[in-house]
Amino acid sequence: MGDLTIWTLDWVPQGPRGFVRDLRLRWACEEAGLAYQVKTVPFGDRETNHLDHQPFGQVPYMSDGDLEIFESGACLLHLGRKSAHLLPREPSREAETIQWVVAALNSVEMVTVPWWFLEITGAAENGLTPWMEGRLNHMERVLGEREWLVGNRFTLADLLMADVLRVEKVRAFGTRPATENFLNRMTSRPAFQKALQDQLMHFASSDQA
Ligand SMILES: N[C@@H](CCC(=O)N[C@@H](CS)C(=O)NCC(=O)O)C(=O)O
Repeated sequence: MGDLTIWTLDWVPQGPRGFVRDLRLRWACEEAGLAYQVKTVPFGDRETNHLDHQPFGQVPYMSDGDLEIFESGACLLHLGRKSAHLLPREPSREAETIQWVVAALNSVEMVTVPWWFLEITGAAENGLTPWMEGRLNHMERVLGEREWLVGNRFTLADLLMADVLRVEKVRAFGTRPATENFLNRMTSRPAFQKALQDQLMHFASSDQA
C-alpha cells in the first residue's frame, strides 16, 4: 500500500460543488494527516468511462498502492484502519463508530437523497417527507444528548453524519437546533474547511482549463 489517491470528476456544474463525495475522503485524510493526491475521470462520459473502478459510474473511488476501493463509506473505513484518530482502536468504540457510519448511509442518507431528488425534480408532493422527518428528528434527539456520536471525541461517525446532514435542502427543512449546532461545529473544523476549499478550487480550475 501507499500512494493514497482519491478519484473524483474533473469538473461538475456549480450546484454540486462543495458536496461531491470526494470531500468525505479529503476531509478524513486532512483530519488524520494522511498524504494523498487527487486524480480525475472526465465528467462528460462519466456513466461509462470508469466502470472498471466504480461499477455504478460514480465517484469517489480510492486507490492505495495496489488496492482499489469504491463507495465513500468503504473508503472511509479503509482510512479508519490507517488512523486511530478516525476509527478508535478500543473494540466497543470501534464497533460504535462503524455502527454510526452505516447508520449515516443506510438510515439517514438512504432517505435524504431520494427526498432531495424528488424536491429538485419539482414533484408536486414529496411522499418521502414524513419518513425523512422521522429520521431527522431522531438524529436531533441524539445530537441534543451528546457532543460526539462516539465517546468524547471526533470520529468517522461525526464526519459522515455531518456530511450527510449538511446537504442544503435537508438542512433548510425544519428547525433542529442541536443538529445545526453539530453541523456548525463540524464544518468549522480546519480539516473540513481545507477539504472544502480544495474541492472548490479543483472544480474552479477546470472552469479555466
Ligand atoms: N453510494 C455512493 C454514492 C456516490 C455518488 O452519489 N456520487 C455522485 C457524486 S457525489 C456521482 O458520482 N454522481 C454522478 C452520477 O451519478 O452520474 C458513495 O457513497 O460513494
